[in-house]
Amino acid sequence: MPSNQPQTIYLSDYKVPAYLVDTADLRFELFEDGARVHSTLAFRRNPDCQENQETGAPLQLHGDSLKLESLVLNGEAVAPSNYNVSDELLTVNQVPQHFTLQVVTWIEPQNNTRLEGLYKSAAMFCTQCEAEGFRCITYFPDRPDVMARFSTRIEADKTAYPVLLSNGNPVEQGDLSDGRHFVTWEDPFPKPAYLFALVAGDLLEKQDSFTTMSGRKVDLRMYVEPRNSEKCEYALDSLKRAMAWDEQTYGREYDLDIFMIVAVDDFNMGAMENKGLNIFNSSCVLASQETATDMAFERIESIVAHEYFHNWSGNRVTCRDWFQLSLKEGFTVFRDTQFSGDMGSATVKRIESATVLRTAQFAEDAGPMAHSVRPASYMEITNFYTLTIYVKGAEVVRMIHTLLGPDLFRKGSDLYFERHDGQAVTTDDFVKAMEDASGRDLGQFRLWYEQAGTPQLAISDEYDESAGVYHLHVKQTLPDTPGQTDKQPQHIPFALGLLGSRGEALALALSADELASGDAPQERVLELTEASHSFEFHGLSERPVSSLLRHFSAPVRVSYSWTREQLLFLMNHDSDGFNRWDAGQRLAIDVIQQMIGAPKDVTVDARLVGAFRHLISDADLDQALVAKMLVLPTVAYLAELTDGADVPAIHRARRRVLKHLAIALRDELVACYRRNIDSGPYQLGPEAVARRSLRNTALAWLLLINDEEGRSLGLGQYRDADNMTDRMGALKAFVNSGYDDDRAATLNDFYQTFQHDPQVVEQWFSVQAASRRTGQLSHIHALLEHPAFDWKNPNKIRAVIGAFAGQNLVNFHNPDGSGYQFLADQVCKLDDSNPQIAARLVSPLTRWRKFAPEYSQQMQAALMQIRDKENLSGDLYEVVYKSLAD
Ligand code: B3K
Ligand code: ZN
Repeated sequence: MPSNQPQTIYLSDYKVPAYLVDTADLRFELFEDGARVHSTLAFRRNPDCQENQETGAPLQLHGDSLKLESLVLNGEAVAPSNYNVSDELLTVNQVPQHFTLQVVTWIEPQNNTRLEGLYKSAAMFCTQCEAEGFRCITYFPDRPDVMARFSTRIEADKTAYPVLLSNGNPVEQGDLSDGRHFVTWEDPFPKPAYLFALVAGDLLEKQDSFTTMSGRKVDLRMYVEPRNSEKCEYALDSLKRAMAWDEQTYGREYDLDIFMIVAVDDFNMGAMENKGLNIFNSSCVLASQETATDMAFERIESIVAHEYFHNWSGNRVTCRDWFQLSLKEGFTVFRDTQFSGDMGSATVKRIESATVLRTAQFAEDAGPMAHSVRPASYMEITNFYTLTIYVKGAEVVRMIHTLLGPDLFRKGSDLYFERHDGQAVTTDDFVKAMEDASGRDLGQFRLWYEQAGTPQLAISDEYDESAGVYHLHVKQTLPDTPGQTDKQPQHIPFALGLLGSRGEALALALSADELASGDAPQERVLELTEASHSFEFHGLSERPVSSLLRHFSAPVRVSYSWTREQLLFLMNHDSDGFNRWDAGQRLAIDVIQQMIGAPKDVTVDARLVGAFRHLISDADLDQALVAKMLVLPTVAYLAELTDGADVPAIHRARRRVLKHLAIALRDELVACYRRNIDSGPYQLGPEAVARRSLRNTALAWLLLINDEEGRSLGLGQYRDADNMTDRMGALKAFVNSGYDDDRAATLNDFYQTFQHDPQVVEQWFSVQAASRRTGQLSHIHALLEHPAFDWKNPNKIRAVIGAFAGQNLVNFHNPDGSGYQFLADQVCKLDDSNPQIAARLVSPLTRWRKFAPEYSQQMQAALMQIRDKENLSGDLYEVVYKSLAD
């Protein structure tokens, strides 16, 4: 057992803070060899803390990796006998009811490789304080329920750091001696320390503005390194769209006079919603037609919106403690997916959300780190920025929206914002506001926040011809997860449609009376609350085909014995676009699963070929939906659906189906490619995006079968591309093709062309690391040695190691265990510099129990090797020990 075993923190131990901070006045002196932080904090006893009211508790402030230079209370140095400093806390034993504490600390941002607190990214200073990074800057009650009014004065060399930014509004600036200068910022809104931010650098400023619904003009500013000057427009446009949308959809107006976005190359996550000063990972905010793919543009729009939406769902109303993280993250993801759906196609967005959920969140929910949307305990909070908190949390909010309907949901969100503005609250407060506004009882619904695991719905049906009644039976079960057994049935909104034999929508009459009324709807949201339900639908003259869980109305697994004929029928006729796509996926899964380990003479079902032929050839179909429908289920999803998975066997079966389709549909693919060539200028609208996607799919399939015409189309596309989607589409197709010389030539040309752009070099790394052909371990090692690789940059680490272990499953699961060994080695290496990233990267190994014994034993051994590493971080400790636990 290592000595640094982290402590488990329990929600049930929550206590209100003993002291509150009214104001925090900070002064930063930034130097090349470190930074001095002067902090003046106005404290008072918390009237809600009974214990402290009676006895006067010691003051405890969090601190991490700080050098304390001085400590002054109400103007007098604190006597050494009155305070104590440990690795994590500064304790002042005796303090009055109200007092001012002045703390001076010395920190070394230039040596901060964890990228938490204040650190240097290239030549600039920046911060990341969520969740517990502020304690790496100065001593403070670093918990979200302590909210203070901050003012921040930054002092630095004027030539190296002309731009000095923090939260709120700039109130003063001027020159100092020795070529230094200062700027002072004041944030009028009380906030927790995790929302604090500071940036200093030689940055270019892009200006824009937005007039709010009440007519206030807000300055919008984006700060980037000068070389990125041409990559700001899309983020600023997205921001304005998000601001307008939040006014229209939620009645939420921006509240400061200035809103700033900064792009930073070294960043652990995607972005951060600091009040008035959002900081972004460059890869999630910078884009130009030449350097960013359509997918990257889409991601930027949604992340910019997500961070902006946090201004209300997160900042104005924040979390009481970190167990409530989904209060802000689940709600904000729900808001950003609504926004993206409104900006483009809601169906396509729904397909994308469901794909992430079913591939990765279901896997998390079935694995050793499974936790509920509101966890009951954690060791390291950074390990809980998970898909469960974010995307399952968003699904839970979405289900409330479905159950209440849009109008009552809006009433509920209005009440929530009004009731809790300026407070730090819980997920239960959110649900309560929804209940109070709507009059609905969400008592049982709350179990979605408490119980982990993915509900499973087993569905069966029969048709009573003589009575004209169709019976649908739904059984709900919830699997055991670590620490949770014997769970209660949950409240599940289950959207249903019924189709007649010509594909027409049938009325869903739950009784003979409803049938007689003629008012029965063509879609219903059934509410499941019991372990089993039976529904009757009247007035049906033939056996209908069910369209189950339309729009993916709940984050659950559905089992039902569809025939292939039924799936083909739904693919062609369902009025719900999501379920058309889903039927195609289920059909493809069935066909691929049949091919696993099948003898050579087993052929791919001709009906799948026919269905794909129809999709590729019929230009009248919704092309954005078709582009999604042509994507076969990934190996990761197929593995998720399989117990005792043999990944290389799954990969081979999938490839066999893909090649069969490509050979059979070769002429249609060429025609589809040609039909979708763009003649006009580059556009980003949904139609143009769908055309590029279809064309790139056609190209990828043609090159997979080494088609000569495909090859020349691909070379032409690579050479003539005026945008990154086309260029990357062609590059990827060659990387995965058997044309060795073209692959080498395009990879080389791509690097030569874009080597000066780190965001593009990241893409170049990941396309190789994720490929079956170029992602062999020897080549991965070569990528790690490449001059553009940088162990200090999380994006590069993700682009090579993350893409290898997360996307290149056939090489990662090499039967000789070399992929596992490689990941274990890299994770151990990283743990010393950036434990947060190490703990994230290890995740593919944690699923070891899913795989066939010859794989799982080697994965377990790799995990044990990490467990035995010296100086294992708390981050990695939690993930590795929980994964190995019985
Ligand atoms: N709230 C941040 C995530 C912070 C991660 C801290 N380890 C980004 C977001 O969800 O908007
Ligand atoms: Zn967020």
